[in-house]
Amino acid sequence: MAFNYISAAEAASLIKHGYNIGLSGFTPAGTAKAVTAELAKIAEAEHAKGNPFQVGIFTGASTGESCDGVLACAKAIRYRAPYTTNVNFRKAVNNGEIAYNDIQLSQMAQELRYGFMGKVDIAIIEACEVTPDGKIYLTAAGGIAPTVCRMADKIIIELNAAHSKAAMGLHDVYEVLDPPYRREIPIYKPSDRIGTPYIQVDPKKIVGVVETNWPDEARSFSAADPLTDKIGQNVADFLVADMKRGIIPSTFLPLQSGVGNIANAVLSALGHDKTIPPFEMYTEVIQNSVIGLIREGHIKFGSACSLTVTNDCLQEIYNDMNFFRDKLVLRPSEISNSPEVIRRLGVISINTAIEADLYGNVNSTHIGGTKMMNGIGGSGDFTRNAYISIFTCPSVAKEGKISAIVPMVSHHDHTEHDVNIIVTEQGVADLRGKSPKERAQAIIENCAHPDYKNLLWDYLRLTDGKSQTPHAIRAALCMHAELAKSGDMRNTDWAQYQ
Ligand code: 0RQ
Repeated sequence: MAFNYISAAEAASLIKHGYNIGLSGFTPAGTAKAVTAELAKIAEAEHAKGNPFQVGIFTGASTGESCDGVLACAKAIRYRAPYTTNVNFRKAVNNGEIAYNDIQLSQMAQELRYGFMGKVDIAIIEACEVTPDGKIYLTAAGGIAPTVCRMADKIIIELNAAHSKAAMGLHDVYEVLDPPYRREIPIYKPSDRIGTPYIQVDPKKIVGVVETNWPDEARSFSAADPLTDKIGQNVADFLVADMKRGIIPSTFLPLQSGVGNIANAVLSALGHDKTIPPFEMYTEVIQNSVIGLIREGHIKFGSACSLTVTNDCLQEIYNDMNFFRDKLVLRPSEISNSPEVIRRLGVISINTAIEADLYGNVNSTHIGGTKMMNGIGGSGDFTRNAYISIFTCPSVAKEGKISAIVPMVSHHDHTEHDVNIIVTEQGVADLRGKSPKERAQAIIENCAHPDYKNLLWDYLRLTDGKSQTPHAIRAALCMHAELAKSGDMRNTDWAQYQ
């Protein structure tokens, strides 16, 4: 079938007020860019005429500036799910302008299929190739593309020359059936391929192909610093010790690690530890550090949902596909983050907390209990099902005015039942096999910043000290209240609760 080659503006004009649009991509990798940028212009023009114009967005994870960023600024988003990192989107969400549904990334595709979020009117899919018989070859991410392609009435392809056709073959596209017909996902090791390298659609659904040359808009992270290096080293030392005492097999286990500087520092410390054998990743996001470690032979294989790497690094991968082809696979988020597969493979998960409480509950999403930061992302998918679940964070934020260790978390993402290990630059709290009261001791002793240790011990003295999970309920959020009042948790005074 001959496709209709159209401009990004023509493609955007097919999207009407009230539509739900389904996007390819996961992080800024592989997401739509040209059509969404034009859509923002349409929304602005309609708003200037006094007309309503807003859409719902379904995607794999965060997107880039030319999607979430411009659409949030144009007030063009009514609803969005799931995770995002965009600053303007965050402002709009916390200003009450967008209905944001922050769900676990593994569940996004199935909740769409189950009909929880309504219809997918149109899908915008970035591809490096599309064939006349309807084979779509994705670029740097899997996301929810297979599901939105199947569910959408119409598909627009952004055929992006910034992604080499060498990306063909990187993907393993597989969609599960829904209950009661679902079977096991037959992945038994990170490198198993179970699907096809393309998404097959009815070519008649492809209403337009937009040719672009628009690089991914991956965020850059600041260079490693002594604090993130220390956290990374603490994680590596902990894992080595667990391997030496036989808790982790000597062949090691697949790793998942989140996005950002701490994740890079952890991987660098692990990759360069002489006692850890070359290992595999079963993760959602591959960052530059993983690519470097694959080249050096420290990482044997990377299974992920996206290549969230700098553009230089992405080109290097495309230019050297003979080397990378049997060392990388990209999967839909439903598979990369599948609880079933994560538990079967025994993945060790490493994610970042905003704050953790004395009993091991973790907040990854909200500042001060009310304001959205980014979202839960895949951290819940991995933590709940990991062989060992690890959370890392600096012990303090904002020049020490905020303690990351608090009596009670102000928002709850990961429960004490799922969190095994907390690591700060101060040390490692191993919560496995411990009762809540034992966990509180381990967390204060090993993870709290010295400026906050006495404050936290004093909090425990306010409790009855005997209950299963001792709390002084009226005082439990007082460090947060003090922060809101004076701007510094260190000013917390327990006297009024004694
Ligand atoms: O503020 O931006 O003003 O400097 O929060 O914190 O330390 O720079 O760390 O960028 O890694 O983000 C948990 C948000 C950490 C992220 C979170 C302030 C701090 C700083 C950012 P500034 P850092 P990071 C993989 C898995 C959930 C999803 C997930 C995240 C800013 O890692 O979104 O894990 N995780 N996904 O100063 C007030 C506190 C604070 C605080 C930090 N207690 N109170 N502010 N900050 N702690 C990704 C995917 O799923 C795709």
